[in-house]
Amino acid sequence: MGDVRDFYVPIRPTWCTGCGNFGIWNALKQALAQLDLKPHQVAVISGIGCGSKLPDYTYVNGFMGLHGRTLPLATGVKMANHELVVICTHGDGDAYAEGLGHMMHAARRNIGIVDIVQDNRVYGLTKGQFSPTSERGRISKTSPWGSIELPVNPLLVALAAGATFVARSWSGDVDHLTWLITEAIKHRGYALIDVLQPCVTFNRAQAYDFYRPRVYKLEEDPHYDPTNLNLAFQKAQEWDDRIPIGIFYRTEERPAYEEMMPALAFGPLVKQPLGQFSEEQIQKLMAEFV
Ligand SMILES: Cc1ncc(C[n+]2csc(CCOP(=O)(O)OP(=O)(O)O)c2C)c(N)n1
Ligand code: SF4
Repeated sequence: MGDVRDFYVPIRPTWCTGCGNFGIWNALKQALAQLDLKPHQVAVISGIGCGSKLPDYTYVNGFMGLHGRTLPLATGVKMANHELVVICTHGDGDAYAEGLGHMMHAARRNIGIVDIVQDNRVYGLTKGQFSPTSERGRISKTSPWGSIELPVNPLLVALAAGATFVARSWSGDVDHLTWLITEAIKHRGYALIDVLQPCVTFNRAQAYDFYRPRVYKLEEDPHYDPTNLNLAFQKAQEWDDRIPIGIFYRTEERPAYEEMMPALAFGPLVKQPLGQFSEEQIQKLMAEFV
């Protein structure tokens, strides 16, 4: 067991008091410590949004990219050094609007990335516009008469795309989320964790009081089998007075993308010799691009 303080940076988050991102941030640090990981072994990649500020507040390798381009960036990082634990943290707008196509490709490739989506069901940073997971009828500045769009069900999309680990948690239960993140890191391949995240400023109707009485844990149901894909499809459609959280689907049978990539068979690219380039040429390239 490592020390959570290894991941501490002396910066005070700018998140609103009570924001669900605090729970996600704490769970991530606890999970890394529980797995005895050190900051240099982890890369957290994000996009643009309230939740995407998380790498700034955590002592690990970090990169904030363009809105919606989090997974392609993370893919590049994983391909360059597949020994790193690569984790995406981004909002539902980033992940399921601009980034939805990327999620489907990451899932079907089964690339070893843990994808934590801070799903507050609004665009938080840009002041509460409706997002792909907002319910139909949501009134916002961009939908003053109520959203007319059918919401995306991210779990169904991930399952349909071939994801090998599909899970949901909520930021009001840090222990549950910590456990899920440790399981996702240990998983072979792409792992989606959709986190129901209260945005106490722009989505007050779906804050802690909304989720607390509704969420229940799949792992407490003795009849639930997370290796059964059909069951996962059924459970992923449940969203009413009861909202399931936990691992909906998991299979370790498919190899991860990086395990199948011939160029990586000789070790991480960053550790492979540059071969045909002289030291002088490398220094020149470094001076120009790094
Ligand atoms: C391609 C693109 N579209 C729109 C924006 C403007 N923008 C920046 S952050 C953001 C909303 C972020 O919402 P979400 O990803 O759900 O994260 P949250 O702030 O809720 O954590 C938007 C629309 C942008 N930067 N780039
Ligand atoms: S606007 Fe919402 S998501 Fe953004 S910091 Fe505030 S509570 Fe959190």
